[in-house]
Amino acid sequence: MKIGIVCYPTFGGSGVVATELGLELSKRGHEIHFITYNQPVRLELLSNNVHYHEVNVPEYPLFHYQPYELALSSKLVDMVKLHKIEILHVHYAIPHAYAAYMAKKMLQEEGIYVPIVTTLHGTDITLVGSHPFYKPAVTFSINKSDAVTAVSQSLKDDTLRLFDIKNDIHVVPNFIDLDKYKHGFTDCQRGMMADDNERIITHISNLRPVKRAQDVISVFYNIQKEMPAKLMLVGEGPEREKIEIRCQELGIIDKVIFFGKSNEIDKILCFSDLFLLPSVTESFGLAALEAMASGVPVISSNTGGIPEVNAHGVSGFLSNVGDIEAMTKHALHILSDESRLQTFKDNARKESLKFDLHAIVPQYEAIYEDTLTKC
Ligand code: GMT
Repeated sequence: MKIGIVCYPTFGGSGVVATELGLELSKRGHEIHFITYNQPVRLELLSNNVHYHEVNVPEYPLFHYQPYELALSSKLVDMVKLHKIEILHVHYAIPHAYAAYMAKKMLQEEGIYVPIVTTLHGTDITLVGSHPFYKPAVTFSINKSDAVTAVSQSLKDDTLRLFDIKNDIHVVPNFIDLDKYKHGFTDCQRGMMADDNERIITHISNLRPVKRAQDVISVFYNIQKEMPAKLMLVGEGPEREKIEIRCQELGIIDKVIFFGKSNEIDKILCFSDLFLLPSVTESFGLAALEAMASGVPVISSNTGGIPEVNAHGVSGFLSNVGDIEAMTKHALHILSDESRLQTFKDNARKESLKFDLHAIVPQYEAIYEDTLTKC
């Protein structure tokens, strides 16, 4: 199939999933066209089967807001015609599903039919999409998609609760390329980050308020009072400065390493002992799955789709949002005993096998085929 993939090209989970999906589909013989405003961060190699088409939005002084949707839908029309793209798969509803629908209507005028698959990722539904400013357009574009998928059962339930949706929503969980995490957990250059007797705690996110990175600091503060420990904070975002100030106030700044945006997540996870994800909401928690695939147990909140990924008492523990005490207790339980820590590490890795890309990507292929047959 010739498949157009529209996504955010950033470090955010939806862009990562879209990119990994496109790369795997290309390995399975499909021709993939990424259409977005920058080359996706995890898209390192272009090939015969993997193409990237940049959406440019020319600046015009009249516009207070530059019309990205318009530029995207025009680019989609051009690319579908030029490369004979058969199906468009858009990741994150806003504004991608809307722009794709416009492209589809424009192409129909020329007798070209291209169906749209929309994947809902999380904040496009739970935070941004359900805002009254966007809700009618988001509802419309989901209902106009030829197929809709959600990355967890929880996100599907949220979508049906928050929007008046007329079509089926298929749950296709996020996935992981386990081969990428098959390092022997031995050569991790751990010594560069911490002393042998220190535990390494890691948090990776876009440091937006929804991630509750302040809770990460509180839990880490409690842990390091009980045992030698370091915190790896990976990612950039609006909370970063406040977090640095708080670390200084608490006197733990020398125990916290700020990585900023990183393309070396697998290396950082390789030497981590515990992953913290205390988010207010999380449709899935791809970062937690990446940690588990690296054999890192997860201490998380119990909201949204996280319980579908992190198995309580097996790959880590779940607690109510903001329950610092419980998160600390669980973290210390895992970290305080070497053999228990090893059991949780092994379990985390085993649990991640459920999300092997070889099992999940064919589900998307089946949806494409079914959608093309119906159209
Ligand atoms: O908010 C983010 O972390 C980014 C966002 C995105 O769409 O890029 O992440 C959402 O999609 C990921 C991939 O499907 C999920 O793993 C995240 O749980 C989800 N984030 C939230 O729901 C807050």
